[in-house]
Amino acid sequence: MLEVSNGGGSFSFSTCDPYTNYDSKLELFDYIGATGVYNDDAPCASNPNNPWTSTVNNISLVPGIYYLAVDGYNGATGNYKLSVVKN
Ligand SMILES: [Ca+2]
Repeated sequence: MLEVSNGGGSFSFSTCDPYTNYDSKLELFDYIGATGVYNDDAPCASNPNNPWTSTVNNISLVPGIYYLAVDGYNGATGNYKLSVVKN
């Protein structure tokens, strides 16, 4: 769960860390349901051995409660490290 307060802001989410060892996907939900913020694969420099990690950058969010799902493509599972950054 992610609570956005203080007027909202711009956020970035990523599983691009060398600890992430599977085909992750990211999806953001709010109290209504899917927000349309979604990423499956976003290859990144810090984890060159896994081009299937997930990143969404600079998502503007109004204050509220969100749910960030770290899932796996086609049911894939594994270890992940998630970063949440307020830009
Ligand atoms: Ca993926």
